[in-house]
Amino acid sequence: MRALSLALLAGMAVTLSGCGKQQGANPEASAAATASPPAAAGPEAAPGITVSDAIVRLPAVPGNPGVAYLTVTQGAGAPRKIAAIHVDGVERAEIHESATKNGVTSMKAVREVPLEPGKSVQFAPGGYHVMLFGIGEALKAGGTAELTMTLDDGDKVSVAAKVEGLGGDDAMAGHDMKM
Ligand SMILES: [Cu+2]
Repeated sequence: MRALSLALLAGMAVTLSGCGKQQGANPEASAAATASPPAAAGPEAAPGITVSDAIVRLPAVPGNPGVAYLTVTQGAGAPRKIAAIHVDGVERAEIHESATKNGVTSMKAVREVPLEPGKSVQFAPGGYHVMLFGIGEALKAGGTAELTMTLDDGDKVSVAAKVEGLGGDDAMAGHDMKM
């Protein structure tokens, strides 16, 4: 009983910090974002591009879209672009961007995400995220799924994304699904 209510509370917290809210609504997330050095990927990363903190969040309701979050860091070199992100076991993945205008949050699909040398781009609630449609049975909470990012020049970076079940409906929060 207690565990259940805690889980529900945690789910609500995730929902509240979802697309509808900006950073700062969640002090922990902000602190974490500040603590992780954005440009300190280290010399070994240059001129490479790395993907970190990749997670796949399953929907609370099977059949609904899930969402993936990650951090992409470019070490050095000419600015590159993220052209696509794919998750194994998912039929279709789209890069979306959420934005809040006049108190209304909506999202749109974006073709590419620009990177900057020495900087990180965060896919996180309220901003860029990867919408996952048609999530297969193979993806289970507590497991991993291979996430592959394709760059504008065709280079690919693959990482194992953690699969989380604490979805709530945050993947849908603030989303205008009319595409
Ligand atoms: Cu979306």
